[in-house]
Amino acid sequence: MLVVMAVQVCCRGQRLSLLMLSRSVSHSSVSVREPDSHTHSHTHTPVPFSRSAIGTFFQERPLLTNSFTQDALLQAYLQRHLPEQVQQDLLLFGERLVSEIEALGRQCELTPPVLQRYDAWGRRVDRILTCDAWTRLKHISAQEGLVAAGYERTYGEWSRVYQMSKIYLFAPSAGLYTCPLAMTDGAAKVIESLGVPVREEFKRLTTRDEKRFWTSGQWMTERRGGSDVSSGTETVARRQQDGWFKLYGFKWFTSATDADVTLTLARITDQHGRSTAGSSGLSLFLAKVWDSDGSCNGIEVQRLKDKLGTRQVPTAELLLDGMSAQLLSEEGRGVASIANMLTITRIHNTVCAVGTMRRITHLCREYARKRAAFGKLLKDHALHVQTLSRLEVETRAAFLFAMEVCRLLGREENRSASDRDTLLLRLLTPVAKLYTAKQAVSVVSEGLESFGGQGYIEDTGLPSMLRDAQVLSIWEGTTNVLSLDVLRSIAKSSGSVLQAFFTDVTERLQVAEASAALHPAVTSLHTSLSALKRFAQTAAARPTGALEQSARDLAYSLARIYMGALLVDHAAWENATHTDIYAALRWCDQDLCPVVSRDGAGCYDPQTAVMDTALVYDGLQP
Ligand code: UCC
Repeated sequence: MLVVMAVQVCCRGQRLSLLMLSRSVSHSSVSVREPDSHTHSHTHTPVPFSRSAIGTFFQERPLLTNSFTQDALLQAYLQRHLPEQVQQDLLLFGERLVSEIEALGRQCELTPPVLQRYDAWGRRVDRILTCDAWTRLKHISAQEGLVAAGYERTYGEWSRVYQMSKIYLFAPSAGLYTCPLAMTDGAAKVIESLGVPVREEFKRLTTRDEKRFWTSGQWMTERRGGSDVSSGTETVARRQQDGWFKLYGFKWFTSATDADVTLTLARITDQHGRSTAGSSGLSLFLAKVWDSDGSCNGIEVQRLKDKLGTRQVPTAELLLDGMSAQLLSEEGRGVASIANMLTITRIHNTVCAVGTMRRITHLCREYARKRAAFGKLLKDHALHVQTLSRLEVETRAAFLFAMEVCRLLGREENRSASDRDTLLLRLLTPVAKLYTAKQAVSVVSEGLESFGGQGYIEDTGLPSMLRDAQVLSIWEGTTNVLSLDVLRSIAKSSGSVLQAFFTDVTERLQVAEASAALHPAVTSLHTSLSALKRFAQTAAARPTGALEQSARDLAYSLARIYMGALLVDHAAWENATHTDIYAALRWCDQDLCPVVSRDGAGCYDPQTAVMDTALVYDGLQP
């Protein structure tokens, strides 16, 4: 029996008619029950599914309004740390997002790039055609200084926070234009830090002039390895008489391939065509992607990738067949040199992950004000609001983490970083990237669920958020590769990065100890920090295999403790609100130190690795 109930709800002074359809026992005939028990005569009963019976059902869509004015934590954070004019800029930017950028981003999703391989006369052209909105987003990015602000350094050590606050607002509206911006920023950083004489490229990557603005690619991934760059890179570089190089190789994933220039790795060959294997054989090159006549610079575009998400971004397989390139790094220092780019793109990834979380939480809470079920609005269902509140806690913790990493980067670039800041930046960059990426997938997924079936409907624009979130934990280093990078940073600094972490968290907790309301959170953080210290003391004596097994849980523990410390730090600020305190308490409810819990459960014992394999290949030969 199909039961149709019309529910009248009052929302913002508007009467909204909602039809709730529920299917129960199957009968051969379908009857319609009116919302009240009033019985109509047979002649007045509407015919099921006739126009009059269906009516004009629609659901109120969650409206996007200025994301800056909607964001209490962003405003408070900026108020605490930056001058008033930054808020004015973000206020205007928030307006532009709603009035202009959001529609452009959507157009990019709906009009993905295509590869034109030949022109009408049969000439091979390999043009990547992007939509007008993509070009417009490039211009807007320049005008708004989305890369430039990081290099103008108007706000000293807070310049990166300013720049990344804009990226954070931009990301969920921008149709993944954040991808080329991240790589452009990374390329500018590499050029700046190497101090190489490519001033024209640097100026173009960091300009606000839309006509001069260039974007950069970052071509690292080859057929034999995405993560294992050192042994997977086959591309060779042949020195030319003029000091430039010709590159030959196959790049398996190149993102935003419509870029103007790119950074890429290759092995320089000697006169016999031999090159050095491994990391020490790799050098870093800068190349223009397109020649001045619009043709490719010794590149064949094999195909565009067909991806789960990021469909707005042209991602290509490229054959480098004599691409002219300029050596950027010292010979054999390619990986170490491109690491600067990875730091920047990983920070962008973090900021974009948080931006995505923030967008979905805003849409969810907006929808909960409008959508009624079981006789009341979603916002009046305690269980629903509890779910949204948990998403909010995740988003707040991630926001503070992202901004702290940006602050550390800004201090380093402003030459005001202490040794501790530098160590923390090295340790926390991979931690923040890996943790926030996972959070983004989980928060967006839960957020979609709060729209019910509508969250699964393509033209609401919601599903693309989940698709696009999924890449955040893959590109720029998967969760496990980044967990190993955390171990690398500990080993390379002989544990100093951990010492910096312990000192920093302890100092933040000392400040927060003054607040009685924060007491449970601070106690929990102290306990977890002490447990982590004990784990770290014994870690060096453990076999390498056990350390590797613990790497992901260690990274998660660092993330959760640090985010907790930032939440209590923010909640202890004189202008903090009771919701700031509540968020800190809720965050510290969870297991803040899973590496210790899992160690206690024997998860890193040698026998456990054997059992893990047995479980994965249950009944099969591994
Ligand atoms: O390109 C991609 C997609 C582009 C899209 C960008 C969008 C961005 C966000 C948008 C937001 C919406 S995806 C491809 C990205 N590929 C990766 O992320 C590679 C993942 N693999 C790694 O990270 C590996 O750990 C490697 C390649 C870095 C490891 O290589 P090796 O050769 O095994 O590493 P080594 O030998 O340990 O390190 C070589 C040198 C060492 O320096 P020296 O020689 O001075 O001792 C290391 O200390 O590199 C240094 N190094 C680092 N330095 C290695 N990693 C780092 C680091 N993270 N920071 C500083």
